[in-house]
Amino acid sequence: MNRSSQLFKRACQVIPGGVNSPVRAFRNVGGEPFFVQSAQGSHITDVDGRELIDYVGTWGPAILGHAPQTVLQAVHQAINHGLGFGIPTPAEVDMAETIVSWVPSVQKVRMVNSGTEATMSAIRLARGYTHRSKILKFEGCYHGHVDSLLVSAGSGALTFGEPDSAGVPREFAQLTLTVPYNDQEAVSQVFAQYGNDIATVIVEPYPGNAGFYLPRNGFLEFLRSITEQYDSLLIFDEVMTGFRVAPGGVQQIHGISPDLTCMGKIIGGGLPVGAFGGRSDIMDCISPLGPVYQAGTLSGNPVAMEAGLAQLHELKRLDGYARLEQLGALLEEGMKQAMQSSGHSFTFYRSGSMFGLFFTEAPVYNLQDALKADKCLYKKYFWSMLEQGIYMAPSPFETGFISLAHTEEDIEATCRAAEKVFKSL
Ligand code: HOZ
Repeated sequence: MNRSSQLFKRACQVIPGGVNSPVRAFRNVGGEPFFVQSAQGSHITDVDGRELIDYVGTWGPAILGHAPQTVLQAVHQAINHGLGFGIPTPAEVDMAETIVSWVPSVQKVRMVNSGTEATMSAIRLARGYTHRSKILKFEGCYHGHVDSLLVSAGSGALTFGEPDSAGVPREFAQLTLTVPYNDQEAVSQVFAQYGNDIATVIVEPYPGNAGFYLPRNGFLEFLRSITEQYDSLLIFDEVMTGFRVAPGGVQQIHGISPDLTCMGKIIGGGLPVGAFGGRSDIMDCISPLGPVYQAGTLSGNPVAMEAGLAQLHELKRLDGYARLEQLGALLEEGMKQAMQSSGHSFTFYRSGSMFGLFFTEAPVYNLQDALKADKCLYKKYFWSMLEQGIYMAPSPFETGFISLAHTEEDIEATCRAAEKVFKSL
């Protein structure tokens, strides 16, 4: 038995399912997870000494690659001053100013500790601001494990075929309306029926938790206009796409100003951080200025702030987004060529350094389309790629991430491996 298996056996005795987050259990590809010893740049090494080219990237945060010197140095420097104080520090102001200057619609921002906390707080704020109770979300969009958002959710919730988690009271779920992503007609109908009760529409502007796919032309713009028409708020959950597809996220690419934005992952530089921000008049409804309560002992933790700031500054210094686009285009081209030469034309989507591969030839516009992709083929693909030293997401319902530490050689090796795998399918 190798060390990963031994550890997993021990873990299963004392941790539910042996993991601290369900997707890590590899249930959707079968088999057992490997345990990581260390990670550097674009590679991770497992406890059995196997080195892999990594396209999970800590599920998004590792945009510079693993353990970048500049972030490690910032962390080392920060810890010399202490680990956290529960009282304001200068780094929080620097972080807030940085976010406000990068994300076009954000005028004020509050730091939290995870993406889940960000969406939970943004929903409460939207309800408090509008004095309405219903929210509208999209099937297959995942916004963390917030009660009211675990309805038709993606990611781990999809993997287990339990879109509605046990423990979420039906009464809560009834306040959450769901419609298919990219379906303007369905959104219009829901607004026609419930419009004056809808506090907010929350959306992953580029969904990344049922695989990765994109909005139809005009869909996000339509969400902006219908929410304005009904005085509902529009929340962009840019926990994955923020600071990733462009410095200012999807909203910058499309020139749309959501009322609130949820953020996380990259801004923590690898440490646990989330944030939500938006229009000042809405954000000022939060305690201590307003009646919407929100708090956190570790929020704005100085070590996490310095790690995140170092990562953001380095991205800017390196002109990271141009390079990520280059690498992304190389991967896309290589994967498409690999499909062609093996006689397949699976569906591949990409924006910058985020990508998704669906084992179907049909386009994917929503959850139902994504579910039509062949899960057995994904499973074979995952394990065959792993055998060749490439770590793709251990579920078809996740997104692939490229980092600045990936090299042309990494990408070429990946496409060569994919070609072999596609031929074997
Ligand atoms: N919810 C994350 C994927 N969309 C997975 C987080 C994790 O397992 O670390």
